[in-house]
Parts: sequence; C-alpha cells; structure tokens
Amino acid sequence: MSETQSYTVVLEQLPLILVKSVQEVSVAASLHELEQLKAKYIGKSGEISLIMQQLRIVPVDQKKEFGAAVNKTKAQFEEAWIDKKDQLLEQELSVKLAAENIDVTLAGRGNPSGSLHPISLSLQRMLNIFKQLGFDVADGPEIETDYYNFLALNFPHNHPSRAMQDTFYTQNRNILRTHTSPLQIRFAETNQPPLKVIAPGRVYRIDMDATHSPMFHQLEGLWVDKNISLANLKGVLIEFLRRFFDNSSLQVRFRASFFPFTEPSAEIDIMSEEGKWLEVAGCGMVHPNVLSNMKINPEIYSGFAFGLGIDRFTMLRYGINDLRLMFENDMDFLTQFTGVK
Ligand code: 2U9
Repeated sequence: MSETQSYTVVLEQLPLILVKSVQEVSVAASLHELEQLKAKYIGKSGEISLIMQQLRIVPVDQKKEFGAAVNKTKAQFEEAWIDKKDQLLEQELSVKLAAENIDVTLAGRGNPSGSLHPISLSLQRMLNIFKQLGFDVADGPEIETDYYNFLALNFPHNHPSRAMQDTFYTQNRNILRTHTSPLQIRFAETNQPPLKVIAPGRVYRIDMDATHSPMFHQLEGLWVDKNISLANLKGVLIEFLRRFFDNSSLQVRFRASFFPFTEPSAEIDIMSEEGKWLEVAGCGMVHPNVLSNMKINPEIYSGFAFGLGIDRFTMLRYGINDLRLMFENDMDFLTQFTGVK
C-alpha cells in the first residue's frame, strides 16, 4: 500500500471512530468510566491521537486538510465528552442532595430529660416550706465524733444506741452520724441565738429489714429564742405537715414520748386517708443540758426541736409501699417521677 493510500484509509476511519467513541461516551455510567474513555481516544496513545501521529507520512500539500479532519473529530469527541461529564456531575449532585434532604415536616426525635429521685423531690418540698417559715439550712460532716453525735445531745454514756450493734464506728472510734442533730450543735458554735435552722442529710444505723435501711435520710429542725414554747412547736409543725401533704385540714396529734435531747418530748401522728393514725415525726422542747452544751443560757433562752425521716415522708406523699424501691435505682420506678412536684 502506498503512503498516499495508507493515510487515505486512515482518514476514512475517522467517522467510524467518532460514532463509536461518542456512543461509548453516551452510555458511560460513571465519571471513572468517562475518564477511561478520554484516555482510550485522546490520551497519549488513544485511537484519535494515534491517527494524528500519521501526519508525518502525509504529503506536505495535504497535511493541512489531514490535520483539520483529525482535529475536528477530536473536537467533536471532546464536545460529547464534556456534555456527558456535565450530565454525570449533575446526576451525582442530585443523588447527593436527595440523600441529604431533610424532611422538615417530620416529627422531632424528642428531648428526653432525667427526673429527680422522689427523695430529692420531697426534700425540695421540705426545704421550700421551711425557708418560707424563715429557717436557715445547715450542712456538715457525715463522719462525726462521739461528742457531736451523742455527748452534746445529752445521751448518757451507757445509752443503748451507743452500742456497737446499733451504730457504725470507724476504726479510730469515729461515728457515722446516727441523726443530723450534730449539724445543729455545730451551727450553734458559729451562730448566736435566735437560731432557726433545719438540718437535712444522710444518717446511718445498723438496721436492715423491709422498713429500715442502714442509710436513710433525716430532716431535723431547731428554733431557739427567748420565749419559744410548745405553742410555737405545734404551730410550726402543724403548718409544715399541712403544706407538705397538701391538705389544709390534715389532723395532727402529739403523743407524749421520751428522747434524751428534749424535755418534754412527743411523737407526732397524722390521720391517714383510711382514718388511721400514722406516726411521722418526733419533737420536744430542747433539754436545758443541750442548750448549756451549745453555750446558750437555758435561763434566758428556750427552744423546740423536731426530727423526721425523709424516706418515710416520701413514701407517704407518693404512695410508695416498699422502702427498698427507693434504693434500687430501677429505671421503671424512677422514670415515674418525671415532672412530679
Ligand atoms: C438539737 C437538739 C434537739 C431532734 C429531734 C426527734 C425528736 C425525733 C426521729 C424522727 C424519726 C428520728 O428519723 S427518725 O427515726 N427524731 O423523734 N429528733 S427531737 O432534736 C434535737 C436536735 C438538735 C441541738
């Protein structure tokens, strides 16, 4: 085949290559496939590029026409290629947008919030009521000395609650406080009468059954001033009980009792909805020995004190029938108190 014949044959291939390449471009399914077609046709050894290399053997007077024909084919391929690339990019974008599309009409995922433990709920109620009645709030250590837990409170040395089987002792004879009274002894060291303070907190006693836990929560109160009487005691405590149980006609009775730290002493009962008297707290006029221990002159000042179990109040207020429920951290139990007051 003469050189003239060979480049003429080559030129005749151009329309076929164009049809084939444009067809392949039109069905390319991805940008990656499209890039491969670019290499296949106009890359360094692509089919159209190889034809252009034949230019060397084309006679001088026909180089221009040959070159123009190949360039036209290359340009047509590139045009089809760029159109296809735009189309694929657009497709890719719309797939991406569809995937990222946010349906603003969908319902929210919700915003779950925790809830306070029922003991915290009733402590908050108690604090609110006593703050409204003008009481301060005392805080202090859970590990105490014998002085603050027993001696200052007029417990005799041989009192049974001092025994090892009733009270938790540390190895160096300190005490896990058995009531929150030590807080009030400490409060009196840094405050002068009138003292009007409540003392909430954890307390510990060696006792464990369906109605007793070795750790439980107490709230005690103390009001010391000139002329404080049993009338003040009854007024404050009846008001507190009626507000706490949301019952302005709650029946309350005071029953004579005995504690080392108060004289006279009483236990406080409330009337249940079933018409039964329930014991809920203890109280009394602060014993003169305890006032003296607080460096308060019992000839000038008098005071009343009371104590109650927060856990028991919580059970009564929220209808909880087993003390142990409050210390098991069961989610089905706890989540029932979401939004409760
Ligand atoms: C000082 C002086 C006196 C606190 C008081 C009670 C009566 C009482 C019990 C109730 C149920 C303990 O949780 S319980 O088992 N408490 O009956 N507590 S008077 O008397 C005080 C406190 C501090 C300086």
